[in-house]
Amino acid sequence: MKLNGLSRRGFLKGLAATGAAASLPALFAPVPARGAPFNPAAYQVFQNACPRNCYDTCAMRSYVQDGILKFVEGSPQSTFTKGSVCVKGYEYPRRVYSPDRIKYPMLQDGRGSGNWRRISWDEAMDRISDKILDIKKRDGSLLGLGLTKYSGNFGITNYSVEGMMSSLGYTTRFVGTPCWPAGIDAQNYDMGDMWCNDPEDIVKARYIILFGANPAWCSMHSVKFLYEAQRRGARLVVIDPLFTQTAAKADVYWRPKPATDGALALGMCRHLLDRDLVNEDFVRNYSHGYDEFENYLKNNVTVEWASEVTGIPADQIRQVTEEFAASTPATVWIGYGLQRHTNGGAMVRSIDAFVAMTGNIGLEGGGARYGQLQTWGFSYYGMVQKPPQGSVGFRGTGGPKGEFDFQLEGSSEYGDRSVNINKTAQEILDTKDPEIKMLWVACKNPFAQDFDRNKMEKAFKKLEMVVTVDQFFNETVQNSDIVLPVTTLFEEWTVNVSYWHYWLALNEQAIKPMHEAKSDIEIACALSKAMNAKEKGSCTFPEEADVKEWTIKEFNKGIYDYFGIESWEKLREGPVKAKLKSTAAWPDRKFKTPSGKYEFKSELCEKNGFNALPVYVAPIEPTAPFRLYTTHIQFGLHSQFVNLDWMRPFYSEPFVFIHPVAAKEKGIADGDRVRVFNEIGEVELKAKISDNVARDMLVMYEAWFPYLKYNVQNVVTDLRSDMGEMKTGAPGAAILDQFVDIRKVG
Ligand SMILES: Nc1nc2c(c(=O)[nH]1)N[C@H]1C(S)=C(S)[C@@H](COP(=O)(O)OP(=O)(O)OC[C@H]3O[C@@H](n4cnc5c(=O)[nH]c(N)nc54)[C@H](O)[C@@H]3O)O[C@H]1N2
Ligand SMILES: Nc1nc2c(c(=O)[nH]1)N[C@H]1C(S)=C(S)[C@@H](COP(=O)(O)OP(=O)(O)OC[C@H]3O[C@@H](n4cnc5c(=O)[nH]c(N)nc54)[C@H](O)[C@@H]3O)O[C@H]1N2
Ligand SMILES: [Mo]
Repeated sequence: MKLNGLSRRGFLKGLAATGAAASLPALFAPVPARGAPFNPAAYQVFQNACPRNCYDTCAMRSYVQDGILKFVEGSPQSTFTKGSVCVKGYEYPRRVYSPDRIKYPMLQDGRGSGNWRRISWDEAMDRISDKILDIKKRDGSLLGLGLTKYSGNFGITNYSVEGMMSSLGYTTRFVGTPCWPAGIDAQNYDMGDMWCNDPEDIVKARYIILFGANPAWCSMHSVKFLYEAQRRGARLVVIDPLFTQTAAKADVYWRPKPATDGALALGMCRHLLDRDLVNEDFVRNYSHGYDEFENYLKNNVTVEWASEVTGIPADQIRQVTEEFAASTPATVWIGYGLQRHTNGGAMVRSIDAFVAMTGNIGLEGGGARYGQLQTWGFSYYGMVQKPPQGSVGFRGTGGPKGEFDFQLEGSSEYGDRSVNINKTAQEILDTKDPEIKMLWVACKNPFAQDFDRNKMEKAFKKLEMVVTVDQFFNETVQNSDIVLPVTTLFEEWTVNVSYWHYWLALNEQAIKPMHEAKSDIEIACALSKAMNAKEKGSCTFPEEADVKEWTIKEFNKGIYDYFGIESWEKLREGPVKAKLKSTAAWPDRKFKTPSGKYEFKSELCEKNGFNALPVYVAPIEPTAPFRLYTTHIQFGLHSQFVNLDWMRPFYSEPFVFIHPVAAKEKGIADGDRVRVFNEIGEVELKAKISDNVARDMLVMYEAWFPYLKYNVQNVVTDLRSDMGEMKTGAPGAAILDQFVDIRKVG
């Protein structure tokens, strides 16, 4: 077992031999009170991967002694993770052994009553299968059974939850994603796919602009590459309405008015034209519709106009544009935060256009970086299940565009019914023929992460049965009838990749499942057994599964070739990186668009109801005095982590951040209790005064505190963003186009 290339024991022993041990710095001294120095040989070491929905998807190693998980570390083999995990990651052992974990199946007598009682797995499955069969009998189909699942655990084997649903028949699926769909469609219109450079190659960039991304909190392992680029002389520009920790590290920080980045990027494009800085080779040889875009810029855009719209001084826009154009390679990182607006997709297209005009697409160290799914070519073994014979489906399509990942062959005429995940509450309320009667929730926390909490409560009241599979008693669980305890990542096998970097990591089972927890696959097996005992052939899911075997089945030739390994067993030594011919996306500049070129003008985009050109689309008008951001926090990941006692020292209570001038106008002092409210609800919490936020904005970070009544979704509506439907089945959510007022309490 090596640490930094040298075994720790060998290192200490070596020092002792030279007599240096007597003067060992405190750092290396054996921990006195606890006895023996750290001895890696005393542990079993397992390969793991953090399965949270995070850019970094850290390859980890876990240290186990006597069957107990003692601690984790970032994998040193991955040059991305590079030996460290984040604060949340280091806290994992506490998550596993938290006294707050759901330990066994439980039934709530009266939803929301808090009257929970322990039941056996058999009883849980008995009740659930009874209900499913009851729905089938009443409706003649299973469309009344809905699945909502998103990103609580992105382990590949967890797609078996979708498989479990298919194995029962045609059901109702909440499709789409609240996260990044507008940007995905935008990049698809421009380039025919979403594909980003290897994030590690950003060290080669000579100029870097971050549009609405906060890696210091949301992708901390990327930051070292930004620093290295800066050390090599690159300039870092951060554009964000919030002065974030990332912005604090920038050479240039711009605070545009929210959702006006489209104007900014177009103003920059116009300045390229004015100064003759357009990369003629790229626009002439590799693009489609450039002349029309140039005409649009000439007739509609000026740098002064961009300055007026965004609030960024014109001379600064000119300077950054000229510096970017003079530095090759230069790159832009488009964050997911930026596109959670009604004009999000349009903004991403304008930023792409700026990168394209400078010829930086296809260059190592260049590119318009957003995300990638190149590394996700698994078999999805557990997901692909055939519905039972004679299943009755939804007539028409398998989804708005009939192109969901889990749509089965032959189901084009009859299939699953799809509803919009970003309007979960509304869909439950509105869907008819048949109504959604039962909901299965896995890897998802709708009460914390979906929109309009009050409406969610109303919608859940309509449901006859809610089953939630989770680890902690969150608000969704509180609004369920049955909760099933699920394993943590250390208790089960799977395999993980990232939507950002190019590493592949195996997740080995390191410890036995805690309490009565089962993995999502084993739960599906148990359900299948119960269903078939009652009605033979009513569920096609295997009644037993060896999750390790299922994990191995996720590998295929494509994955092996892409990562340059011959067997999954290689991953037992540590994670591996894709064998990339180039670290650039689109290295040959052959795009997957209809024209095969970069499309400044996208007829497909126009066909789908938007502008063919990446023109300016204005943000929506405010409906209340303050714009509210509910962005992501450093010490939590959505509704995960902040609930754990070990995280309390870092973030023990929520605040709403308000600018000093606004606070004064509202008569609010630092630490005052305030009410943040709008037409759909309110949140009460403490105010913190900070000029990191603009004068007309408020910020409260999303997080779940089990001991507090705090939920940002009380004041976040289910307003849609522009794009996203083409690739993900539903438009995105304009999570950051929310308006509120604030008042001191008492
Ligand atoms: N207001 C506001 N809302 C937002 C956002 C925002 O910025 N502001 N961000 C949006 C974004 S970007 C995203 S990605 C979504 C995230 O939305 P979700 O994917 O719902 O978020 P999480 O809280 O990460 O995970 C959901 C649940 O999965 C559970 N879980 C963990 N592991 C497992 C497992 O192995 N099996 C099962 N069955 N469950 C498991 C967790 O305990 C947690 O309760 O939220 C969106 N909502
Ligand atoms: N610690 C931690 N890490 C995470 C997560 C987490 O919750 N916590 N979540 C994970 C997930 S699911 C995701 S999607 C990613 C999100 O990663 P990011 O996209 O980096 O994070 P966000 O906080 O959603 O938004 C980033 C920034 O966009 C800015 N922004 C919003 N609107 C605009 C705009 O109109 N213009 C500009 N220029 N900027 C704007 C916000 O102010 C915010 O600072 O992070 C992942 N990593
Ligand atoms: Mo996300």
